[in-house]
Amino acid sequence: MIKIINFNSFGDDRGSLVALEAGRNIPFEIKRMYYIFDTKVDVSRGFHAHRELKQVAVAVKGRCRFVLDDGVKRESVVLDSPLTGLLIDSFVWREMHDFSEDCVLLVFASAYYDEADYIRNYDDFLLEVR
Ligand code: T46
Repeated sequence: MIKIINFNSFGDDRGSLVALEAGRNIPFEIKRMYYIFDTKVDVSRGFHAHRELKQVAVAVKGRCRFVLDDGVKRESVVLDSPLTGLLIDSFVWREMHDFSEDCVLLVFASAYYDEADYIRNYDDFLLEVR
């Protein structure tokens, strides 16, 4: 369930550069990007699934921990590198925990924001995913 995408870094003596391209190292057409930052200490986020949306999340700075749950098993992964993307498929419950103070979590999404695509209740998620 944890699907990691490793990005190439174009590094030279000036520093590093990562290029993300829809349909190439991001496996869908990108309709939206957003970023989460300034997350307060001990705050967790997420606690929902999406019916259609696919996303790739990258901790471009700092770290946070994702818990993914497909209704059968739960897995946890720490994102702490701008070279690592986490592919989050549809019908996967996600939680984000343990944000570092400096964490900037950049997310690429396959669709525009649509609250109707969210399943925000875990019992409803289990009913729909099974
Ligand atoms: C996800 C995880 C990884 C918008 O108006 N437009 C947007 O594009 C987004 C993402 C959010 N919002 C509004 C909806 C809420 O009023 O921003 C507020 C916070 O959103 P939410 O509570 O859903 O944030 P998270 O951090 O729990 O979840 C977000 C994404 O919503 C979600 O799709 O997979 O990050």
